Amino acid sequence: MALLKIHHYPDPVLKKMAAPITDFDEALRQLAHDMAETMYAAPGIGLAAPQVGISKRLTVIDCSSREEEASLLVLINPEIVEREGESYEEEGCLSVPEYYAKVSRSAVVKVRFQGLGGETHLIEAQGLTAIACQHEIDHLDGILFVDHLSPLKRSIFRKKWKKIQEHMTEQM
Ligand code: K1U
Ligand code: ZN
Repeated sequence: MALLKIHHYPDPVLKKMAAPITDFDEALRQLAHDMAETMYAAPGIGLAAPQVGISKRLTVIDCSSREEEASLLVLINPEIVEREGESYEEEGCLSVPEYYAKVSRSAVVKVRFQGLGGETHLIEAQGLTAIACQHEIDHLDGILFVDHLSPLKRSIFRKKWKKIQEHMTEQM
């Protein structure tokens, strides 16, 4: 089992626009597999390649509950092609541990993406899956959920983040 290191804010890899994937090869399948294992171990409901230090347009998502069967989505070069409605729900981020905030998103999104064989898919996502798709595609564009906060909430976040980091270093 290969668990990957999750990079934390303010690592510059999290601010970069990730590059499209062109090679649908064994290395890509291995990376998707390792990212899924890292996401399940964290635990999280999503993980984007930049969070593991790889600036490529790949993300894994699984919003199934413990009682349900796992339902892993591997999204390569994903794009939101349609949006509908509004949602305002609390989010977390494995790259910003211990901090949570409500973010405005679309309630329903249609996402076009490629699979591991390079084939094109189109899905309609709603609820938590729609929020996770938007959060993860933001990661591919170098955007973190805290970038959606108002200037006041962001300055509160920066102060809280200093304390969270101090707390994390004390624990190490
Ligand atoms: O991309 C990430 O940082 C992962 C992030 C995804 C996400 C969470 C909430 C709303 C939108 C996107 C996480 O998975 S944070 C951890 C989390 O939400 C969770 C962990 C265990 C069980 C259930 C949820
Ligand atoms: Zn995140």
